[in-house]
Amino acid sequence: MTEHGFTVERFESIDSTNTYLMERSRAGAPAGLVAVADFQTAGRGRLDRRWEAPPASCLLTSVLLREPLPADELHLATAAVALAAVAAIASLSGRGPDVKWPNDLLFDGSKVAGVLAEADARAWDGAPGTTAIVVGIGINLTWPGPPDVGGTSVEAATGVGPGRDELLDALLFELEARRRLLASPVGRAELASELELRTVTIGQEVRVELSSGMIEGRAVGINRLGHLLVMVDGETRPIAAGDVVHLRPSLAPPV
Ligand code: BT5
Repeated sequence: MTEHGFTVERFESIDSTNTYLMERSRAGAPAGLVAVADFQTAGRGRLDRRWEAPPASCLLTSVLLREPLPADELHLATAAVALAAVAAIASLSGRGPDVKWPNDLLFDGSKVAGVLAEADARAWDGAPGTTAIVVGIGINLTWPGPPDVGGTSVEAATGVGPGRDELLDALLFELEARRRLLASPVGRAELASELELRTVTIGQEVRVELSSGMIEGRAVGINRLGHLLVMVDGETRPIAAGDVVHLRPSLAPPV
């Protein structure tokens, strides 16, 4: 089925919609292919973590993008999907979640959705050409996530439980506009600004786990590449990728 310029394939059960689209990408599938499933037997988070959801409790979907994104701006593909989800949830429930940089959506600090973006290394030729990126999102509709995680659902947080098809339709509608922004530096800067407005991480004391080690500081903004700016020992450091823990909100400066 084609919806808002996307072609949607539906599955009752699949290992992972991200894994499926990575395979399709390598076989040359065109941009705009979307997979959506009622259930995943091996739903994935980042860093080999799991995404869990009982059948029909979550919107589980992935989209294949092929965009001319420089390597240090690949994260904006995550932002495009996260922000589209925020707008879609707000349009259906009257309340949009916050973004926790880089990939979580939160209602009142509880995780309602997570985004997993994977660039297809085999389709990446090192040149500033088009990169294949699969961006998946899981949005809890009626189930708050595993017991030990402290998550929430759209229904619990807003009192409105949108249907999966309805939410997917709204998500793809919102994504179409943001996908176009990914194609130009000006458009990407616009996305980065929207990300900055929506990111609840800003103003918080954070611990960032980087591949090279750990830093702690205050998140002060997001630059036009979508990187988190963290103030460490009086110096602002742009962070392109990492796991972020919110430690505590920083105190407002004295007036
Ligand atoms: C994410 O990873 O949050 C990205 C999740 C992406 C899932 C989608 S579903 C469609 C597509 N196909 C896939 O296979 N994946 C994508 P991360 O930041 O690493 O968070 C994972 C952690 O979130 C887990 O270790 C749990 O602590 C927690 N978690 C797992 N399931 C959850 C749920 N349903 N609700 C809230 N938290 C959950």
